[in-house]
Amino acid sequence: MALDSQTLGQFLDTIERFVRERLEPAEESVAESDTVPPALIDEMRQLGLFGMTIPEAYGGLGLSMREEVEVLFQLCRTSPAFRSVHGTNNGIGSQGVVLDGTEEQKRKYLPRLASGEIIASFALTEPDAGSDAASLKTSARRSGNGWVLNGTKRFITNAPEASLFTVMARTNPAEKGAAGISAFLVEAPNPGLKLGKPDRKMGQRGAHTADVVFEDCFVPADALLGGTEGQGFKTAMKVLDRGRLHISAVAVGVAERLIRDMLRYAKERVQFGHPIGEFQLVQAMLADSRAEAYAARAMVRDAAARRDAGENVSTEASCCKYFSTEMVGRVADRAVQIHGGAGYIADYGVERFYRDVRLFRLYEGTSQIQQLVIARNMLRDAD
Ligand code: COS
Repeated sequence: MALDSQTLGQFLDTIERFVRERLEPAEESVAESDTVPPALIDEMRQLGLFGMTIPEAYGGLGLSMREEVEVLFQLCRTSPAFRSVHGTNNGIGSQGVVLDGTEEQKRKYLPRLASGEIIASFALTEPDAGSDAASLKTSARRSGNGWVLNGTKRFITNAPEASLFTVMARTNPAEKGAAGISAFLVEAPNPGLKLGKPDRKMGQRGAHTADVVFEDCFVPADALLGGTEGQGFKTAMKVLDRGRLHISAVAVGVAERLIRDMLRYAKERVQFGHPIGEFQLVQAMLADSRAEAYAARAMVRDAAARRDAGENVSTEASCCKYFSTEMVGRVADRAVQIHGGAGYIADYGVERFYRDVRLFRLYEGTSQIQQLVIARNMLRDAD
């Protein structure tokens, strides 16, 4: 759906208030406790945040990509851990079903994902298959009226909370590459599905990742996503094309928050008898941050509009992910620098963002994978 501009404007105002009044004051305690309070999660449900990208026919808001990125610019002016609570339901956890699920699978799962009743995770990465996703070893073999999965998935976002996993597994052991991979919708709990201990991460406390281990994990025949074998890798790539745009918008939102904070500090902090914002070397850092965040915002809007218009935006999504996530890394570094010694001290919160944003350059494809995708597509498309 495309919201009319008034409705979208009202929604954005509501999000702005929610971030300012509810999320920002909770940032420090969430980082300390490694938990997003259930009351805030309930408010996210009431705002419809779990179902932003899920079609209205299945209970979601059915935002277009262009609308989704506008919401994310606003919603992510705070700790990224908050986005993670509903991020997989809107992104990699649900989009396999939205894009390639059967009608029955959509009806079964999407309304519960949209309402936030259940959380979904995306299980592609393995101990030996990160950037080289097509080399994954988790197997699924036919057994009776279903499939049996074996293998280990690693760094799976929201695994400790999830009741539904989109799991990429090899159904054809003779085919070592992408063509041997299928996707399955695996419900938890399941006696054959075990979770590792939550990972101890550099940042983004409040967002959780863990290993997911399948040991003779039986799933019924209708757990095969789309009912088709051999399509799992392509589904994963399509989900990631969309996910990469989503993460790009998240990076823009966080960068704009950091720019607000560094600007505030530059105006308040007095040295040599003047606010440090009057010094040109500090101004250079402010200006570089503003220019780069603006460029990223414009790129993300353009790629989102192209996707809505039906274009294949694989290249553009990788361009956005590459530029925006590297950009927010530079902005966070400058935010620490402008804060000086205070930037290194936890009480000011800037060092927390510095650690939080480091993940953006890694997950949903490292910067190097984005470069590889961009260049490969360029070479393929050249005459
Ligand atoms: N959309 C649809 N199909 C796609 C696609 C896309 N964006 N990208 C690739 N495919 C298809 C290809 O067309 C190919 O199908 P055919 O053999 O029928 O032509 C198949 O998928 C295999 O593609 P390819 O040969 O390009 O696969 P590679 O093994 O070379 O891997 C990369 C490609 C490196 C791009 C991929 O493995 C990747 O994105 N790795 C990073 C994984 C990642 O982001 N992990 C993050 C964790 S998940 S949060």
